[in-house]
Amino acid sequence: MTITKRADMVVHEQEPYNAEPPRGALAGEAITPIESFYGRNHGRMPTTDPDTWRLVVDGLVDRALTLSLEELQTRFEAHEVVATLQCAGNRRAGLLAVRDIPGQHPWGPAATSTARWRGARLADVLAAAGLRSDASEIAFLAPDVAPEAQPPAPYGGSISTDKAVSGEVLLAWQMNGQPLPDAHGAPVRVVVPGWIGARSVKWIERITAQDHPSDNFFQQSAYRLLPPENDDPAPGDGVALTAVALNSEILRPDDQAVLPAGPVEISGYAYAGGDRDVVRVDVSVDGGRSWAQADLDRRLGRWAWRLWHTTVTLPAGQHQIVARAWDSTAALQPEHAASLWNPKGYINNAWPSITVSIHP
Ligand code: MTE
Ligand code: MO
Repeated sequence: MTITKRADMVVHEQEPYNAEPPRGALAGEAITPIESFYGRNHGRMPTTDPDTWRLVVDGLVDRALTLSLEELQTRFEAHEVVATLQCAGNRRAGLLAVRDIPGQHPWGPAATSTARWRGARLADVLAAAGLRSDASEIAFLAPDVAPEAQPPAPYGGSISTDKAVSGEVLLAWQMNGQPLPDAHGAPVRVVVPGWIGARSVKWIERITAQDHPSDNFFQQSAYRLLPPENDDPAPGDGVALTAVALNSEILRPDDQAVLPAGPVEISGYAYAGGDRDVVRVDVSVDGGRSWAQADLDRRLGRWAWRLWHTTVTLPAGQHQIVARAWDSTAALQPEHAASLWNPKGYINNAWPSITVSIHP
């Protein structure tokens, strides 16, 4: 398996490969180059042969399908969606600073990236199979085996039928105009725009319509929000994560940067999943005492993050820069990570903060 990433990736684990780019690498680019796109893997990446690959669609459908890559690409119209993927563990480092979370990667600000995906609509494939009205969940299954599932089991998960037939969910074979790279799920992956990255199952082999959520470890045990006091969760405890919470990060300058006097450009991303949009980002250069609004870039469609930037002039000395985003439901990010701590360390969407020093 070849993984073509920039040399300065922050690698949390080599095998299975788990890595994010340095925060500055995401700045200013609405579409993340593949070499900078984060990688999140629960097991050894499988090698799949596009010629022998088959996709099975079964369960609560009138006619089960078995599709080759060529059939998927020729029987169904191709669509493009620009979508941000965000791991539920993005920014976990901020939760680890509150209290330890054993056995989970200390993701920083960059376990999120945006690509232009091209593929068939899951809705069209389900329609061709004759999706039955008693199917409330669509389950996905991949061949990669995750040792953390006990006993070790293939990766999977499910999404609601409502989301599955919404039109934006793709069975993607292209990423940024290139054939989907092996490391991102070749030959075909699911892309579930607006939902946590975990549901965008790579190397997809089987799609099952059913009347209950997937019983896969990554649906029933991982990727669930647990109350802080639950330190010995049973399968099904807590809430399965779906849409991405409102979140933001500062991408430039880097944390702990030492900068010359003069104008400083501050930039970052903000993202709200589901049907929401980011409508405002405030930036403070005095640790949150006073705020000014940043400029928001146009977003590349309703499933993409919003990049933002502002320019400030700072006096010599140390400064704490803080950001906070608001969404179209008038929700604001929570201020402190302490109130967000949870046993698996998901969804840290507290106000991001960095410290910079300006030369005299
Ligand atoms: N699909 C499979 N088959 N195996 C995995 O380990 N990881 C999931 C999801 N799909 C995973 C998977 C998680 S947790 C995330 S955040 C995204 O893929 C990451 O996608 P990427 O590696 O393309 O960035
Ligand atoms: Mo993830």
